[in-house]
Amino acid sequence: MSPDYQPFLQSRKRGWCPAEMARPPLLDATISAGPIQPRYALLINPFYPKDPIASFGKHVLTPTLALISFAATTPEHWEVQYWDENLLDGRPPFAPMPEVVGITVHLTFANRAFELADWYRSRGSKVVLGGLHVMSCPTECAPHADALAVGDGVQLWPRILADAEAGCLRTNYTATYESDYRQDPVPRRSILPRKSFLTTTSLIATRGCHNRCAFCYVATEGLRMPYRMRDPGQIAAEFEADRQPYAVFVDNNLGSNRAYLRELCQALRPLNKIWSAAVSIDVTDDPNLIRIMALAGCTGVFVGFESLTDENLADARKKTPKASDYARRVRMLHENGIQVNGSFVLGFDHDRKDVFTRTANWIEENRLECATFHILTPYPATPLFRQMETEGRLLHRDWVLYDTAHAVFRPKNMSPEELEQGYAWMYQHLFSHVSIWRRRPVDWLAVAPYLVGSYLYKRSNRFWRLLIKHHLVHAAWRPLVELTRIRHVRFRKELAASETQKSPGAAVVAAGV
Ligand code: B12
Ligand code: SF4
Repeated sequence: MSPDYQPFLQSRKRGWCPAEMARPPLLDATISAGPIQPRYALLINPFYPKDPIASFGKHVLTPTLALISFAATTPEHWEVQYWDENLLDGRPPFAPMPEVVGITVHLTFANRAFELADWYRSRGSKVVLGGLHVMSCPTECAPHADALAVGDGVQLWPRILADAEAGCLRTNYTATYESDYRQDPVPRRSILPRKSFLTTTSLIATRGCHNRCAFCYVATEGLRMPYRMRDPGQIAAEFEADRQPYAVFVDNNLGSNRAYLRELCQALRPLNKIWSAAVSIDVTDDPNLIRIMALAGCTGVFVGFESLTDENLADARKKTPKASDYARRVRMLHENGIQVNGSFVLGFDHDRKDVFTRTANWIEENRLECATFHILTPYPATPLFRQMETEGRLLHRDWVLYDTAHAVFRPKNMSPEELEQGYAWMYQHLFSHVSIWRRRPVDWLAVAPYLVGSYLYKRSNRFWRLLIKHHLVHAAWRPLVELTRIRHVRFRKELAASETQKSPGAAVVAAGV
C-alpha cells in the first residue's frame, strides 16, 4: 500500500469500512508494457477513500460529468473508454495499452491520479491531467503528466488528441470557461456503465454561480466562470434521450438565474419525470418559482445553508437571507413536495462547541429529510486558503485529508480533534433511528417512502457495497425510483389543481449529490 493512504486510514476508525472502500486497487509494478493501441483513449475517474460514517450510496447516485462532457468531442476514428475506479472493478485496463490516458484530478484524489499517471507513462501511454486540482496547483501536477489541461476540457480535448496523433503533444493547454455553452455537445453517456449508477442522467444546465463564497472552488484565484446557460430545450432533450425516470442536476447552483430556471422548468414539465438539483436558499424569494419547480418534477433540492450563524455567512461572503428566515423557506419547499437535503459547514470562526447540537436540533425541528456535513476545508488557491495560510492556521498540506471529513486547520473556538468528533457525532446522530423518526414528514402517507429511503440510503453501507460490487445499484433502485416518479406525477396533478398544497408526496431518493 502506498504510504500516502496511511494517515487517512489511521484517522478512519469511525465506522465499518472494508479495504476496497478505503484504498485503491494495487497497480502491479511487475506488469510489463504491452503494445500501445493507436487512437485509443482511456478516461479515468480515480479512486478516493470513502467516509464510513457517511453513506456509501452517495458515490453511485450519479456519475461525474468531468470526463464524459469532453469525451463527446473525441473524433470518430478514436476509440474511447471510461473507467471509474470507485465502482470497485479492480485496477484500470492496460491490455492493450492506450495511446492516451486522460485523468481528472481533484485534490482529495490527486495522489492516486499521480500514481496512475506514473504507471501508464512508464508503460508508454501519453498522460493528460485535467480538472480542478490541475487548475489550482498546476506545478504540483506537471511532473506526472505529458500534458496538462487547464480549464474547459470540451475545448481542449480535440486539440490534445489531434496533437497526440501528429506526435507534437504540448505540455500545457489552456482554455477559459467563457465560450457559448449552447455550442457544447451532449455529454457522451453511452460510455458509462449504466448498471453501476442509480441514474446515469447527471445533467448540467449552467456553469458558474452568482455567489463567490470564500471557501468554494468557484472563488479560485484566476478562475473566471461567468454564469453560462444551455438552452432549456437542449436539457429536456438530453433528459428524454437517456431514458431514465430520474435526473440529478450537478450544477453548482441551478437557481442563480431565476428567469432561466423558470424557463427550464417549463421545458421539463411535459416529460413527467423527476429530478433534484443544488440551489441556494434565496431561490425561495420567489414562492411561485418553487411551485413551478414542483410542477416540473423537482422532488428534492440540495441547499448549502452552510451555517445558522449570520456572522459565519458574512465571513464566507455568502449572499444569503438571514439564518433566522431559513425555517420559513424550508417550509415553503416542503409545502410543494420538495425534500430538502441541507448542507452544513462546520468549524467557521464563530462556531463554538455548541454548533453541533444546535445544528442537529434545527435540522430535526425543521424535518430536513437529509443533511450533509462538511468540515470547513481551505481548498488551495481560494481566499480561505490564503487567509488560513497567512494566519498560520493550516495543519498540513496532506491533500488526501482535504476531503471535508478532516480538520486540516486550527479552528478558532475548539481543537481540531473536537471539530472532527463533533462532525462524526452529527452523522451518527442524524443517521440514528430516533432522528430519522423525528424528521418524518407531517403527512402520514409520505412517511413510509421516507422511511424506506432513509434506511436504504443512510443505514445500509454493507448493502451498498454489495450492490456496487455486483453492478446491482441500478437494478435495485430502479423500481423505487419509478414508484417515486409515479407518485410524484399524481402529486403534481393535485398541486396544479389547487392554489396551495399541504400534503407533499415523498421521494425515496435523496436530493442532490
Ligand atoms: C458530481 C459531484 C460529486 C459526485 C461524483 C464525484 C466523483 N469524482 O466521481 C459525488 C456525489 C460522489 C461527489 C462527492 C464528493 N465531492 Co463532489 N461534486 C460533484 C459536482 C456536483 C459535479 C461534478 C461535475 O460533474 N462537474 C461538471 C464537470 C463538467 O466539470 P469539471 O469537473 O470541472 O470538469 C471540466 C474541467 O475541469 C475539465 N476537466 C476535468 N477533468 C479533466 C480531465 C482531462 C483529461 C481534461 C482534458 C479536462 C478535464 O473539463 C471538464 C469540462 O469543462 C461538483 C460541483 C460542480 N458543479 O462541478 C462537486 C465537487 C467536485 N465535489 C466536491 C467535493 C468536496 C466532494 C466531496 C469531497 C464532498 C464530501 N465530503 O462528500 C466528495 C468526495 C469525492 C471526492 N473525493 O472527490 C468539490 C471539490 C472541491 C475541490 N476543490 O476539489 C466540488 C467542486 C463541489 C464544491 N463546490 O465544493 N461529488
Ligand atoms: S453558493 Fe455554493 S456554488 Fe455558489 S459560490 Fe457559494 S458554495 Fe460555491
